[in-house]
Amino acid sequence: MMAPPNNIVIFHYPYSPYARRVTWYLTLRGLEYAQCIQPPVIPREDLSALGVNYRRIPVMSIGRDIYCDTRLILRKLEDMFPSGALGSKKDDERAIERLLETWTVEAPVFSRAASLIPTTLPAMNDPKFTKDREGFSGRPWSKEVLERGRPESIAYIRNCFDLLETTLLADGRDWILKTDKPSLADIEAIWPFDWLVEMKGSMPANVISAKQFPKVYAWIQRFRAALKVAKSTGPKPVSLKGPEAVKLIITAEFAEPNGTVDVNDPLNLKEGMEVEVYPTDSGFTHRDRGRLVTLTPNEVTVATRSRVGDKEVHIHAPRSGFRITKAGGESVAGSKL
Ligand SMILES: N[C@@H](CCC(=O)N[C@@H](CS)C(=O)NCC(=O)O)C(=O)O
Repeated sequence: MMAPPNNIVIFHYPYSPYARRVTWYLTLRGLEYAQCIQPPVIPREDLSALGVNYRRIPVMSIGRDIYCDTRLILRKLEDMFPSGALGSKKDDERAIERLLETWTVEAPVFSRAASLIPTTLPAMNDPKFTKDREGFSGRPWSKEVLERGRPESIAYIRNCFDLLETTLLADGRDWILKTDKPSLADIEAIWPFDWLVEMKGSMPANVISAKQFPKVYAWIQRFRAALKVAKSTGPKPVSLKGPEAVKLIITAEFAEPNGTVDVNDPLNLKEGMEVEVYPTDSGFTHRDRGRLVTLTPNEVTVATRSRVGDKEVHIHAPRSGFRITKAGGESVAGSKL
């Protein structure tokens, strides 16, 4: 069995808007990778086999290091494969990238976008799917609840389109940082809006369409065209079946040496402590437990063992939007503070 290209495996399903942040990034860079397609609802046996409890998609592995959350995944790809990186080197432009990431990933932008899923969509009429998303979000996910919130969500999303139309794209530039090609800033900004535009019936045309927001719509079309070119000229992802991906991962080397545990970290956790790591915004009942190996301002890493093969694997998560608690200690699942 051949190692995955660049040792990268992306666990995802193609219509996950979060996963697209990563697959688009890889495609636009022409960076070769392998993918392991997952079911859209849990359980996800392949990730369980690796010892991963985190339930969200996408997840990336590089060797025996497993990365959760697109914010960390994109950062790692930028750092570990610097030649041809899509991020800017200029501080003010990097600020724009980060603020756009915070805006789309952490602000209510995506949850508002998700609440515009048309209730006529087949998935919305599949109790298995709606129950799964209820467990994921910790909130009711029914047609009635979605319909009730729709007008407010449309108003919210209209403001987002307006912000892009009248500020970042106002001067008629092709790409957010005036680059020749789409850059990381475009990826950080575009994904929830592209997803909504693609999803027929998500937004009423008399409120949000190419008529009211011509620059945003043209930008989305340009982005899709650029992606199409990159897809047709670049390498195709190698598709791995679950057991094959698991075997390759647990027999690989670690991609990164152990980091350090910051002695001044406000959480006051010590290297080697048994901890739990989990997101606080959604999917918070799925926690990864392990020995603390890295704790920096931007990242936490725990060592745990794969369920198949009993090999040590390292699970990494960003600090932002994640909680780390001493295993067995007190924890407040799902609360934002
Ligand atoms: N902050 C996370 C959010 C990931 C996320 O919410 N992913 C969705 C799919 S688009 C998900 O996993 N939904 C529930 C599930 O599939 O279990 C990230 O940036 O990766």
